[in-house]
Amino acid sequence: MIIGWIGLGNMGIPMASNLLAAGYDVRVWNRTPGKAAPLVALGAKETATLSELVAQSDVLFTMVSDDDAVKAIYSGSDGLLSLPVQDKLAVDMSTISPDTSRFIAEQAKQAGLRFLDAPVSGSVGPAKEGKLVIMVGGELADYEIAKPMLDKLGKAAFYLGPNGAGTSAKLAINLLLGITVQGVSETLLFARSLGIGTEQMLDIISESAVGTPLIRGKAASILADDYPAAFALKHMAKDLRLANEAGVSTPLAESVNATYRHALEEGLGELDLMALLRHLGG
Ligand code: NA7
Repeated sequence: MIIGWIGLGNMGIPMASNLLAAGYDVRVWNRTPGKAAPLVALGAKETATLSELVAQSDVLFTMVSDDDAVKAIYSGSDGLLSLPVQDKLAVDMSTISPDTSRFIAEQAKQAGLRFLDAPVSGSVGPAKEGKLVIMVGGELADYEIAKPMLDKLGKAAFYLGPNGAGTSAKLAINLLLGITVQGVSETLLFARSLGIGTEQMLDIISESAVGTPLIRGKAASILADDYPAAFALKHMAKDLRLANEAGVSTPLAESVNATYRHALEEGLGELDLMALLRHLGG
């Protein structure tokens, strides 16, 4: 089983590393060359073109930014679906809209390519540790083929039903993430206005029932006002936009969607999503 990995961003690199560490034969390709060095050092083979990668691989993983990137990779004029992909399996782990997942799945079917949507919950830390949570939509038989590989990437994989089910679950869990980060930010600012210091308030949250690994994990960043991207704010803003576009009435989603959009307009998109605190006045 040869794996072809497409997309060497913040998430793609540690994830592909885990497949290499598990002993898989991995080929890699990225739109912008020059990002494969850490994987090549671990034994990956970099291909010069997408078509070489496809020709050499049985299972193709895609981990790219957004709907446009996934459409370009699959349906672009020289994309995956223009190449001989019959009987291969593609696993798209990007976070995109359920509609786009279903559209690509349908096009893939016509090209004879099996397709799973399998986005993840968890950022760079869990990606490095192989502790992502993976939500999968598509044919059960295809999920069973992918499962041993998914087990090297995550601590849990959930099979949820037909194509689009994985991306739907991902939008739901990230809605909670977006709300939580805004909630923590407002709580800290509220406490500060009443004279309670941020470090003390973080300790109180941490010891309380609402203390979570997420909040504990962001504490050092918050105290240093330094936000290197574990999960870039631009991606959180995208996910909340997609959740909003799902057309389900969720008042908080509308509100947080607007906040993240304004943070993006302020130029905070490349920072970690916790930089929302800075946007809100922290
Ligand atoms: P990054 O670090 O922003 O990396 C994005 C990757 O997507 C990177 O490899 C990009 O290639 C690739 N990309 C973006 N647009 C395109 C197009 N049009 N064609 C081909 N490849 C493209 O994102 P993360 O790794 O943090 O996140 C990946 C996903 O997980 C995302 O959906 C998150 O919401 C969750 P480049 O190097 O720019 O050429």
